[in-house]
Amino acid sequence: MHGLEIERFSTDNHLSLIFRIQTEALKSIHDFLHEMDLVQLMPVILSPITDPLTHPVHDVRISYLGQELQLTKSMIFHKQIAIATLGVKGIYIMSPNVRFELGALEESEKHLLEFTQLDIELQGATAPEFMLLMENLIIHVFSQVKESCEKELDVLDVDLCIPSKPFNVYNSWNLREKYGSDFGYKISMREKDPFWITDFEREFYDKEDPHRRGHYINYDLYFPEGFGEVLSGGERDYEYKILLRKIQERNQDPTHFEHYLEYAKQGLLVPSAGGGLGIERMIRFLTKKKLIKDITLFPKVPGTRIVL
Ligand code: ASN
Repeated sequence: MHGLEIERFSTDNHLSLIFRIQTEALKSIHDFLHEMDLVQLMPVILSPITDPLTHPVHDVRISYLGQELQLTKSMIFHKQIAIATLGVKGIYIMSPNVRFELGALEESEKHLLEFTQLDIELQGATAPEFMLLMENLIIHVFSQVKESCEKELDVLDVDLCIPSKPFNVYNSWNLREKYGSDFGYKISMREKDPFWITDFEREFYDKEDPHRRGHYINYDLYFPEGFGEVLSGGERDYEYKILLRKIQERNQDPTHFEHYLEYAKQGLLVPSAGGGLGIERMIRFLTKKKLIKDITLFPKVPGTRIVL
């Protein structure tokens, strides 16, 4: 048998430095959330339901005992059920997500078919409360990395700025009017620090503003210098009638969300706010690497063959 042509990592690449930075960032996330008294849950990988998302992806379905299971795209529904069931202040999960992105994404700098998001949900929280927690988290993680990884950042030629609170907040409707549909990238190129964009028309679980139909109490966190979106989240709708109406408005099948909707019908879901922070996207920013595959050991880049 002929040996395969193996593309070895060159020894002078930056991966070991990047993973030292990642290790420090992950430790500081856990330290911070532990200090905030949040409870860590294990990830869910397989479930009959997962996030329907707003952009098209190819569904990965697996049949088991005649039942159709999907790989997790996000743990949103499990988060809502967990926060109501456990009765704790907040939860977090280092959640592996699989999203088979469609479209011409070969050139994608920030997409991976398989990635990890830090998924958080806070019971009874409002959008500003969640946003403040995330600002504190980002400042803590950046400060720890800057202090503990001085040598690594130096070799990577990264001058890491520690942002100050409060982060700028922009409304997506105003930005779209000013910059057109590519507003996220354009404003990310212009900004110097992380910032928020609010009010996106999105999945049925994000809370619709009860006073302004079509507007949402949700937010994305963006990194500057063109790095773009790293977190999305929102306050949640949790009442049965509202969830059902929004599922129907989106032409989705309510029977698909049967068990989740049953929780809502029995009044078992509670108000909450949360979001998910892309770990690889954050590491990409901390190490100022243009391509997300360059901070990943076994990258799965949409549109390319998977090797390992
Ligand atoms: N995890 C996100 C949230 O909590 C959802 C997502 O990743 N699509 O809102």
